[in-house]
Amino acid sequence: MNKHNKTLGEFIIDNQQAFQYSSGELSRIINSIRLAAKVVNYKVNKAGLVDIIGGVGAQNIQGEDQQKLDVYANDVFIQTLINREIVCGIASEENDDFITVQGNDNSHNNKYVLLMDPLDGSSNIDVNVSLGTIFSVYRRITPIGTPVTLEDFLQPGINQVAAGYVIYGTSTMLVYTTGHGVNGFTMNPALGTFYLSHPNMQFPENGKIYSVNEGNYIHFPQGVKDYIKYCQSEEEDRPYTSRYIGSLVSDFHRNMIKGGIYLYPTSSKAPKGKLRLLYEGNPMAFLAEQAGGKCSDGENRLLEIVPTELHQRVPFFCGSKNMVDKAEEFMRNAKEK
Ligand code: P6P
Repeated sequence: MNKHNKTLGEFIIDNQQAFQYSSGELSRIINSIRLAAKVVNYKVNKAGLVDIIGGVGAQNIQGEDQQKLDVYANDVFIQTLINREIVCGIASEENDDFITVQGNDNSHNNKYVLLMDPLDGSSNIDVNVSLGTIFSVYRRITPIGTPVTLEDFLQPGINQVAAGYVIYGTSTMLVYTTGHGVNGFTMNPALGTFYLSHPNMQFPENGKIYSVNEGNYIHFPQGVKDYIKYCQSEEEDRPYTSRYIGSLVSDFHRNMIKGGIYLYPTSSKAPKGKLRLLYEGNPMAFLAEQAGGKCSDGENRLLEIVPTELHQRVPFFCGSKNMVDKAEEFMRNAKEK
């Protein structure tokens, strides 16, 4: 860490004008994500320890009843946002319906809605593998001053004003975009401060890593099977490397740094795919495009899909543009046969 690395706070102030953070609400949202991420990170990093300590006494290390970590993370992000009165509504993978957020004076004057997966990949906690928080921010489309409606959440991904993720890995990072490139900030655990460590992140031109759960191979569409065989063939710059962590944020983050594609296609077990369009697909798609990559459902640009349901699932092909282009080519060819 050289002494010139900006902190996240300094970065936001320096870019306040450039990013059209008109009223500063958007920067306050990013700051709230930062604060909640620190709280969740503290708990995630002690998950194993807490289990051990929780097993010998009625209470865990924080003196509170053991909670499922994803429910805990959900509560932390929701409370942090509500307490700061910066959004008019929140939707979460952990909540069936969206949450209407009113000001202390019962107003509905805030203009942003936030959608999130508070702890994606939480099944990895038991095996000490990294996981993440994913968030997506839109400007509301119904009149300010009225209660937020489902319509404010069911916007196509191209309307996002900000998106990002926190990765709780070997280090904790906040990676986000407001439509002016992707920047990554690494937390110094000794200080709890996030420093700009990965400015202007870009997918390498030609990726050579593919991430897919090959255990589902027999259930995949023919085009995906053909693409996987292409990745594995001894030709040109192939075979590619197969890497699958089982944590979308971790696989995406590695692919953005090293180059690669992540696939979660439809299958007989997941006829519409597994990933949720609104708070997994679209934020990652916004980041991917801002980092020079590409994201589709195998055919259509993900950011242009008009949502119909809050928790709808979508097939997901995302990463280095050359790899997504090739995967889509195999999907088209298989369809034409
Ligand atoms: P599978 C985690 O549950 C998640 O949503 C993503 O983070 C991850 O990439 C995927 O599902 C793993 O799913 O079916 O391969 O275990």
